[in-house]
Amino acid sequence: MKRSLEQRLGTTIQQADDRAVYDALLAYTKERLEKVPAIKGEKKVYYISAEFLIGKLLSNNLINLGIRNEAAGLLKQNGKNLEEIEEYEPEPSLGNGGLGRLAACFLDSIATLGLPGDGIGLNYHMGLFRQVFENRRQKETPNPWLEENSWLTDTGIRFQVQFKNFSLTSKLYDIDIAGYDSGKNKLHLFDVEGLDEGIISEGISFDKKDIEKNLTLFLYPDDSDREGHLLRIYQQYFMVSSGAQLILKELEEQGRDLRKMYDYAVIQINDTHPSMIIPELIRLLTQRGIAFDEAAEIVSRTCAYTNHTILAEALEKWPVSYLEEAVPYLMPIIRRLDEKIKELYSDEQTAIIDKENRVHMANMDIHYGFSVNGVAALHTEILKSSELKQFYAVYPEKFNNKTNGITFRRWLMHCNSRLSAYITELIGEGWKKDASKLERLMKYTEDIQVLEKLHQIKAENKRNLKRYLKETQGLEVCEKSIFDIQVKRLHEYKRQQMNALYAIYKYLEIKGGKKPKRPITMIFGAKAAPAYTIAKDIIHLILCLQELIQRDSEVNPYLNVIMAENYNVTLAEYLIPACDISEQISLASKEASGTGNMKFMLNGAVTLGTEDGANVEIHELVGDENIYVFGKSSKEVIDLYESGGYRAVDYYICDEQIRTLINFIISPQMLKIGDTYQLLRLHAELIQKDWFMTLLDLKEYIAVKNHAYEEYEDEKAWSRKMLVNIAKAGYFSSDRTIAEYNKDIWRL
Ligand code: 26Q
Repeated sequence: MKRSLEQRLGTTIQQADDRAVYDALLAYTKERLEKVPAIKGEKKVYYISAEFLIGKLLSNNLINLGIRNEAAGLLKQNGKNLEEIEEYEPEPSLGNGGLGRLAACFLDSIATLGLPGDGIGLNYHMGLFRQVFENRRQKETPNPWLEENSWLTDTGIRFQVQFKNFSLTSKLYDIDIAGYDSGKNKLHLFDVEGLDEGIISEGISFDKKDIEKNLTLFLYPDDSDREGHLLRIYQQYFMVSSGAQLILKELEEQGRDLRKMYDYAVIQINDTHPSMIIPELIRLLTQRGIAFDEAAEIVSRTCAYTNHTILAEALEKWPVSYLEEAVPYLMPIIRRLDEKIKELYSDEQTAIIDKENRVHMANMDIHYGFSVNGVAALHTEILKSSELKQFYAVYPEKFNNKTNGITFRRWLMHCNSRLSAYITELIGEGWKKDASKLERLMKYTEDIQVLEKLHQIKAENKRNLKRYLKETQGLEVCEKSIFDIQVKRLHEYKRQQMNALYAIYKYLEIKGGKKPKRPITMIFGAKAAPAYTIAKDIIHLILCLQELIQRDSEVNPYLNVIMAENYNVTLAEYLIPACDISEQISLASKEASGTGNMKFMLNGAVTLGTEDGANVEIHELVGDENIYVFGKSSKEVIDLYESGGYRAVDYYICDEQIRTLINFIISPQMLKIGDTYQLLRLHAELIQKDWFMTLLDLKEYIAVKNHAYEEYEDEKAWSRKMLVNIAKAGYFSSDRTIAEYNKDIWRL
């Protein structure tokens, strides 16, 4: 390695600057990846997704190639530090949040298990916007990640994608995905020829109509922006048409009978964003002489659909007029598919095209796919019993659950090398390939030395985070404090506003003379969709609280509230290992699974959460002693929505404490710092609408969190909770999830 790096550098590692060392390591690692044998087999899975939130790849690749320690050691001997070298790698933020990160974890696990499986997606030139705070508000700025040297390789493969009045050339770039101690697969990312970065004007705005110049310019932020919807459809079609052409090309090159496509290929559709691959494949098969009905049957036996949400507003329903405009060649096929369904089922709710002339993408997936899965046990049950009830009645055999998982290579071995090494010291290397072996840690629950060591590791990770926050964002945190962290996309259903109301509660308590035994650090990190007004108001509220509290010398020794800027994968890798309390407080029934909850648990944080998504399974695994659970159940919440029985204003009027906390948002001291209009708007929203029922669970949340803080003071008991959480996290390895996908759906 040394010789190869120094050859590239043209000088010694010691004398080269960090930037040059990064470039040399990138080139070296890419070359090593090339030599890894491709995973081969009769049948391959294509995981198609509009998002792959892969994060930085250097360390992950070094780990999977088995050369991380060698690289770190070599750098150290020569006065360099791997962590500092990694700072030069731009993060590819090719995803909004959980769904995109899940796709990245899955690619890692598919390759690690030695299964043939490639990703198909888009090569956005700008990842999810970079968030900067200005005047206590979020501002969005472009987030480019492509540099002269990157992980991409141009394959030279080109396809044509036909739109209404023009066609675009699609260029295929590949990223090698090496499994841990295994062979490799590919992530295929399509890009458009003729893209023009020059059309970006202020911030992240650009001409949304100039499709030929903008198609892969930006990852589309999960947003309600109307004029962007058409562009979104163009992006989706570009991705699925390129992907379908690639799949057929591979099958044809192998001399496969396309009439038996399902014997050689399975396509996993990640939410409805790639759903148009179904009509597109039918179109391409009929072009090759296969009759329509047979083509539809072949495709149905090849495609499987994963649902990631039950929020009605997040289910894609595209107006027929949009599809006519963007993808006119698909509309006749979609109509025929819809007619076939209407002949079979009269139920309006299972139609593909509804009475208002909108195409329900999920409905098309369910009718014309062979599998439908939810992403956590509770989520799948809710799909079957309420959200997709009509479908479950006709296709019970299609429904199955696949509880999400995370790759332990990134979310433990890479981000928490201290804990990782200590686990290995205690139970050996076996857990790295078989995560269920972490259970072996359970024999140490009464071992004082082990418990103390866990506490020490957490303390070191806190210092590491402290240093990182200080250096990169100028934020100060006290390493002796309890670290209470909520990081995830900003959404009302995730209820960051409830956590902010707790901060107000604590602030007022300290002002009233009741000081906590130990200082508290509440950390938030979240991006809001650019057009999501209330989400932005909540960010504003938190930033105002941060300032108020930090300026108040009566309070700041005991309480610190910080909103870290630009939460992304890299920041997560620092925050998660340092966390004591993991906030997973969504309104029950709304968070399909969550995967942050798993990452925190694996790193020894204790969950404070509702019985929602995968929290339910975490609770079952760790038991009442090792989690803090509160709030109304999903059933109670679903009933409340049905009866219309929740009225925030009643809580506001009847409960003095709640009224005090809410009114604080528009108190004179807050209005002095913040924007009157925004704070008033949020205040009104919480009293008059509060669609996600913040006030419903607020009192219980306060009580349970206080209790958790108290229990934190028993160091030994807390370390035991940490240990149990780590030991029981094995279930949430994405290796387990992928093994289940393979056994029940893919059959590779
Ligand atoms: C839709 C239409 C137009 C533009 C954007 C979108 C869009 C983009 C992204 C809709 C949804 C998303 C992302 C959804 C998502 O991240 N869902 C999360 O998926 C995780 C993995 O399964 C779950 O753990 C989370 O509970 C779920 O919220």
